[in-house]
Amino acid sequence: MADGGVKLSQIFKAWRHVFKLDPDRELSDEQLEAICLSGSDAILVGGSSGVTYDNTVELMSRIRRYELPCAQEVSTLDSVVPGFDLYLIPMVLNTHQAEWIVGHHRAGLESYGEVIPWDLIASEGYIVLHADSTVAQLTGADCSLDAGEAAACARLADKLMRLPIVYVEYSGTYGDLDLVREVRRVTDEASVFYGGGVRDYDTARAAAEAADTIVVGNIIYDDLKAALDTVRGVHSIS
Ligand code: 1GP
Repeated sequence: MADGGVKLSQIFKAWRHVFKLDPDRELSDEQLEAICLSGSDAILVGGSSGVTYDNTVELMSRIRRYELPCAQEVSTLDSVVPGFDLYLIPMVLNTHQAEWIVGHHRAGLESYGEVIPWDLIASEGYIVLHADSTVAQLTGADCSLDAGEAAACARLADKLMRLPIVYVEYSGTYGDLDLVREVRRVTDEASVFYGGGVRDYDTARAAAEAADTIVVGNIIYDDLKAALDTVRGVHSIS
């Protein structure tokens, strides 16, 4: 889907709402159909724990019955599955642990550098801001950043590294939308993704006013109807 000279950042700018599905969690066929026909712009497949090749293949093949784009957010090398439209590679910008910025990435390139479909690959500059989240604890992220420090991370991603996505990640809690607005203000080329605690029409609408793209995860598994309302919340301002 990245053919025809379309820049990846343009593809992501067109995504206003994304559902993130966790291969380690259960969804019935009816639930998956409701998600895929909801009007959301894309499905992201990934999670911070329990993601395997087998559970990723299984979920991808079920999503493939539907037309919307489907990307894998790669968290471990051994769970990378061929057949996704795109592959998103997180790089955590607010950690001192280099393995989460470039280390695992370099190891992957040592093994698979010759066979990677580069036109399907996009890196995400993650700013991880919820200290109790699995991703923050796994990556040793410094979640105490203020808006100015987060903006510096965004410029690092957008200007210095020229990444197509800046991802403000509050996974599990609703974040500081003033900080998100500041990140977006200083970001020109990259698309600003916001994820964390979007759980209904109103939280989706407010987050979508602050970011280019909102990512909705946990509520899918807690209250599917509320999750579907988040699509309407985003569309109400599109
Ligand atoms: C998680 O940003 C996503 O990576 C979405 O967060 O699960 O809190 O919706 P929630």
